[in-house]
Amino acid sequence: VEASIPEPQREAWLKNQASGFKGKDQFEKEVVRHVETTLARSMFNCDETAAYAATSLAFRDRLVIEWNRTQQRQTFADSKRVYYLSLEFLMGRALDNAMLNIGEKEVAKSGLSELGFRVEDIIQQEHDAALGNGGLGRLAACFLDSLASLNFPAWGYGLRYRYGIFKQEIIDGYQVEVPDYWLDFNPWEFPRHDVTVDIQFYGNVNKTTDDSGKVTAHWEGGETVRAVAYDVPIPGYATPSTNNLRLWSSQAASGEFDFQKFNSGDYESSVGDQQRAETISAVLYPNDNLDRGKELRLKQQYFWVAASLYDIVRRFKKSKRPWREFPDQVAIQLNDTHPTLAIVELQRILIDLEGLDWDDAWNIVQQTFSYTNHTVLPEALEKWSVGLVQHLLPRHLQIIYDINLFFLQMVERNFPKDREMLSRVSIIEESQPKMVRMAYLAIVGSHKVNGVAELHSDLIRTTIFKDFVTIFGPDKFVNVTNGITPRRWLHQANPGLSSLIASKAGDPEHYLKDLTLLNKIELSVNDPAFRKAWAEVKLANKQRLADYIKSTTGIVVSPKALFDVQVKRIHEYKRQQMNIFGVIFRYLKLKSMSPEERKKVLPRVSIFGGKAAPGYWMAKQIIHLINSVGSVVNNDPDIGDALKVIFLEDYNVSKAEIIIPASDISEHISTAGTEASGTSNMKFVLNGGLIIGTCDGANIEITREIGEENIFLFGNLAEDVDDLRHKNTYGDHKIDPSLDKVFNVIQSGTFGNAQDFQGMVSAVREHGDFYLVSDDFHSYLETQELVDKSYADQELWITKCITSVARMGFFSSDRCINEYAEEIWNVEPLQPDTNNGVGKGE
Ligand code: 9GP
Repeated sequence: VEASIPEPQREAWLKNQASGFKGKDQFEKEVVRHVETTLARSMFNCDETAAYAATSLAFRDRLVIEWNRTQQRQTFADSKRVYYLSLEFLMGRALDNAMLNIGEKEVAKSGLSELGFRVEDIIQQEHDAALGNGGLGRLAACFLDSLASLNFPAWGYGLRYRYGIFKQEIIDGYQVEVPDYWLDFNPWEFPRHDVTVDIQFYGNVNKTTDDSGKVTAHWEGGETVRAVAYDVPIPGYATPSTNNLRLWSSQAASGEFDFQKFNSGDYESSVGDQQRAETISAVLYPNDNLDRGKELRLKQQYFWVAASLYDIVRRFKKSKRPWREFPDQVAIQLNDTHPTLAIVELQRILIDLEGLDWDDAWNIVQQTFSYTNHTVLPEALEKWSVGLVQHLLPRHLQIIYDINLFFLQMVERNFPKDREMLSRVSIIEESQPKMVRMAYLAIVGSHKVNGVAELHSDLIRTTIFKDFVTIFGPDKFVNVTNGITPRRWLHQANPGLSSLIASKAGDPEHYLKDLTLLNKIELSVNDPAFRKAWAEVKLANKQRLADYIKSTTGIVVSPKALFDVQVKRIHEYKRQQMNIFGVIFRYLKLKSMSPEERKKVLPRVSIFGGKAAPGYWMAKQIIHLINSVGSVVNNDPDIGDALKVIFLEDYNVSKAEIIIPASDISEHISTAGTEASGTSNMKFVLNGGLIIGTCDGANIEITREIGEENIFLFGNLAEDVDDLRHKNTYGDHKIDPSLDKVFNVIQSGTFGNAQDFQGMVSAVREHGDFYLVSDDFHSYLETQELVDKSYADQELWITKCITSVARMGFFSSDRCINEYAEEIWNVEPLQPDTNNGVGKGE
């Protein structure tokens, strides 16, 4: 491309190429320019919102220049790219991250200060990009940061929801959902009105046969919706590499609205098509770990997958390589089963549109895709009714049937004695109605399947996917333990700790890119000055959270108290109910003490946060109980500072950045075997907090890394869960006496109408206690007592914290991405060079 541009023109381009600001003076100039021209304002009406907008635009200019160069470099290098397909990217705020990753936060700080603003206030103006529910979406965001920071040629593909996860308000103790319209002003995206794909739905399939007898399927009719690309630059840390996140937005394929209808006076329905089309990318489904099987969700999935594949295939075809080289150029990672239709879509493109033989096409498909499983919970495993797939995607259903047929024939050949295996592993479940099992389709169409922590990967190999291990062999199933980006979750969220660590581990640019260097701080564990500074950082972070609690709830908490935090989606398996039952038990104990005894108690602040899916009745009841307990305890004059119960409204990424660094102990207390990994557990420990948890998910590997003496583990093991459940349902189910006491108090009306909490109580007492709250309660209380005792010895506590942080290097998402790259994708990083070409990049 470059060679085809005549020399004089090239010179003119290069002479005038954009560079973005360099240094404080140019930064200020750019901010003022954006205020005065882009925003059409002046120094007299530049409020914080305008200053945020102008600052973001100045940084965006910097990003987009590097984005162009990176894309151009990747195109020239023509090496293999990774495509990460995820329905969720929980990005949070972009400005602070861009400042830190580019390495210009200090410049922005002093520049903004000269213009009359505080950088912290400006950062606060940004609306979170909340295009995700919880861990799965945040993992995707951490992976994008690592992919760019490690210079991998990689793109994310997702949906540009007009409404992200709802905003949560707590009114009279109940969750109320409010729409999150986040796109009012979003400087971080580039609409690409020239990059569109028309996506087909419904219709029917006709087959034709040519002279040689070859049959070709034609998918015809139905309706078409247009996908428009919006690009979001993803800056790497301390590297110019800037990757792309492409989000698709839906619009009517036939233009704005139907002029014929409009002209004939049918004004209202003239915009109908447009509105129907826009519905596809309108809202993120707010369920975490739950599959609801709604038609619009399937439409979202196909819309996004088809647009992304069209884009990927178009890019590949430009290289003029033969099809068999597709997997040498393209690795596609399926984040959960949500993008599984991509497998079917690529097979369709190859056989129906490109004319490849089935087997050649299928080989390419299998080598291209890999699938990450994030849960073993049956209610979260996706299934779609055959009827719905047939109606929406008639050609895809035929292909799914063929994939299944050839797969089952292979199974039958290899396991002729096990007839039942066929129905067990069939992609089509022979139920009423028949269902397509998406996880099975994802396994059959991928070359690797991974779980997200060791226990979880073992569980999928031995339970839900056992037969597939027998069929494909063990090598297809691997583990990649999750990780988090230390850039956001240490450097950005906890600047105090980050610079204290840097004083021992060396330059952040080094240790944040090789997190194992954290181990250097262990040498200073006994250094009094370091320990003192450590305690001061924690106290300052707790003060910051205490201020936030005061400003949002009006409740005053002491930063000297032990901060006990559980923030995550509200779910029975995560057992916030067990936590609040424990809090009630603590309250009863405090009430039974004399005032003198109470004064000696170590004060504790129990902090909760998290959203319940709008249709999840039990989760909403849990939120209500937490708030009701809070209003009793926090207003009980007997209790004072000894116990406070706080529910923080609308937990999201930017709030996590304030909450996590302030924690002393955080709770990761899922029923063993239910939490695939968890990632906030890693964030809390990395920020110098300890954890109380079950032997579940990544807690197990955290324990292995930091040492048993630095974590508070309790409860039954995953291997015993089935037996306990059986006993609870069919045997003698005795409720733990302390829990029984708690239930009696709830039922006496101490926390408001007992009826409101009856579901939570009877789930344990009468309905088999599926999540083993009673079975684990005793051990939980005992371990909480141990936490109190340990915290009382501050010297030992600080030693535990420093040692733990020092040993957390393993949990960087960089380690994780390198494992994916080596074991699953077979891709190499592309080091940035000094290529200063100008180009649009693609
Ligand atoms: O529940 C898991 C969580 O444990 C894990 O950390 C996260 C990222 O791997 O994925 C969650 N799973 C889902 O959200 C749905 O499968």
